[in-house]
Amino acid sequence: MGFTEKQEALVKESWEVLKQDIPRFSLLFFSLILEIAPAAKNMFSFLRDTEEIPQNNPKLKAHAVKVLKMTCESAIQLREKGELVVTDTTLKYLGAVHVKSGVIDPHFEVVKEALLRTVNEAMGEEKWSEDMKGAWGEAYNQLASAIKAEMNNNN
Ligand code: HEM
Ligand code: ISQ
Repeated sequence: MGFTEKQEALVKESWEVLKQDIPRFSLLFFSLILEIAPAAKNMFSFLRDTEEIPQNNPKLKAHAVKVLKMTCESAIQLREKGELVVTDTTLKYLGAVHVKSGVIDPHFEVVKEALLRTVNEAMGEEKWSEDMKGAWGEAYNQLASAIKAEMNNNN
């Protein structure tokens, strides 16, 4: 499915808002993942030995931002090139990290739901829309497919 200029604009617009408060939205994103799938906690090395989610963990923040940013970049590529181009090394690396952490395909739906709820929260009901949801969802799906394919190949 093609990605339109409008879809790209919707993703970029919300990324600009997310960027304004990285500590808040990275924590929210992560908290939502654990709210939907509490068992996921043990997969994250930076949480394994903690009782609760650390409020100011640099690793958590950096990873969460990377996920959001990569999704935003997918949207840009999908519009510009009509397909996703993730460098081989990045894909190989991400595939390996996720396999090693015990991530399996159904987890991708959990992260998708948490991502969409994070963007919804950042934008507020006024700016959030079905089109925005669709644009983020599509960009995420394409990125997730690439990572899943890599995970299933090299395992
Ligand atoms: C690590 C991105 C999906 C769980 C990472 C890292 C990135 C990333 C950039 C950090 C790698 C590093 O620098 O070490 C993504 C993207 C995803 C995705 C773009 C989807 C499009 C998922 C899913 C799960 C998951 C579905 C399962 C809940 C993890 C775990 C780590 C990780 C457990 C290792 C964290 C640690 O212990 O350091 N991911 N991820 N990811 N991701 Fe994902
Ligand atoms: C790693 N992979 C997917 C989602 C994430 C969210 C927060 C922190 C790290 C992550």
